[in-house]
Amino acid sequence: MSRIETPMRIESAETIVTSPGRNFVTLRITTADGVTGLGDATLNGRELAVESYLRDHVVPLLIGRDAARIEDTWQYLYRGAYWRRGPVTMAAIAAVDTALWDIKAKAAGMPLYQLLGGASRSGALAYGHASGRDVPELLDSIRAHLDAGYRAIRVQTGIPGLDSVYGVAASAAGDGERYDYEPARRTPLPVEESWDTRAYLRHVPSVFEAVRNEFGPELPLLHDGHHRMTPIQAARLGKAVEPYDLFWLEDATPGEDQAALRLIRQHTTTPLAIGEVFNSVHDYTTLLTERLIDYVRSAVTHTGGVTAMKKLLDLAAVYGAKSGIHGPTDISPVGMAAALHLDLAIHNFGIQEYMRHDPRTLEVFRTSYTFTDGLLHPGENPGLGVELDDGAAARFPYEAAYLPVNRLLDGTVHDW
Ligand code: CS2
Ligand code: MG
Repeated sequence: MSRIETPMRIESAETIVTSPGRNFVTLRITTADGVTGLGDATLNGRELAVESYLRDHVVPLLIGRDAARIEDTWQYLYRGAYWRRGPVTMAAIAAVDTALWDIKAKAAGMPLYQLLGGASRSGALAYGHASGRDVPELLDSIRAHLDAGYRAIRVQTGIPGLDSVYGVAASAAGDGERYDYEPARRTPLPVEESWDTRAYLRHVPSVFEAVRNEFGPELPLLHDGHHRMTPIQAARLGKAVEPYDLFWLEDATPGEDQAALRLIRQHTTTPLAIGEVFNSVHDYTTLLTERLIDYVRSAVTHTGGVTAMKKLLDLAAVYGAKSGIHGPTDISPVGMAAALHLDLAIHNFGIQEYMRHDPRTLEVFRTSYTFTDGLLHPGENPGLGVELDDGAAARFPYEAAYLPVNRLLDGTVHDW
């Protein structure tokens, strides 16, 4: 495409790698008339792969393109790469796409959600991450999250006999303290954790019985199986927790085996959520068309951006599934803001994950989204409503960090 002399011509694009509490990769695109847009390109544990994909292979292709041509740029980067899908490619495309939507909304002088159809609700119901090494600590953590304003809670606990378990914070959250759980560790090699699914299956139902006894039947409770069960084990757990009326059971099995969800669906009415490790609508086709899941867990950052997420969530709506956009702290405030604009606009909104970022992160990313009375709102600033402070970013240099590797008690590598 020849260089286009339009105000929206892309003049420059740069990647910013920073580590305020944890690693983030951000893309900033600037147009000829000085409008900037941000995109989140963070892939926990593999950040530099995405940064290189962008800097070495994508940024040179962007210079001179018309920033207003978002769909064409998406197709150009997706089909033009020849090698399709995958977390690195789709995170890179997501960063470009999100930055272009940021630019378009800024140029239009309105918050992004207005370009996505306007508000369908006053705010997006958020859920927080309560956890405890044991039930008393978990109950304290739930109380702390309720005090912090959450109206839906994810519940994760330690498992008797296992040293450390996914999702259990290092300490119980005090009065509204942030959930201090960062799975990626700055160690030369990934930390190794041990897992015993049978001990987990024996323990979890009693945890939800204790939580329901303490907090009653109304509080929406979520749980993340984090990919570790076989289909029949997931079916067993889904059935065992039916009396506790979960909002959802997440990642009950490794979701790429889409057909496995048929078996789980046959055994339990517990709602199912899957998709945070997916990066394309094609990862969902069986799950959605056969109505095997109730919530789509993808993040804007990992699934090709706002353009792709809107298409995915519109497909989900056809089959009765709702959004449950992934929102851990390894999704940057830029990715979180993009999610919130979609959350506000789409009809089939379900719930939004919201782990509050480390205060250092918010020194780098100046956000305008709010969390009030359990609801998130992207704010009314033009664009995404997030700006990146380069001076602050420079204060937090990148440090390699790896997600844990999980092994069964006999040493066999297992899903983490
Ligand atoms: C988790 C994630 O939030 C969740 O549902 O599955 O926190 C996941 O462990 C991290 O995103 C991995 O980087
Ligand atoms: Mg999860």
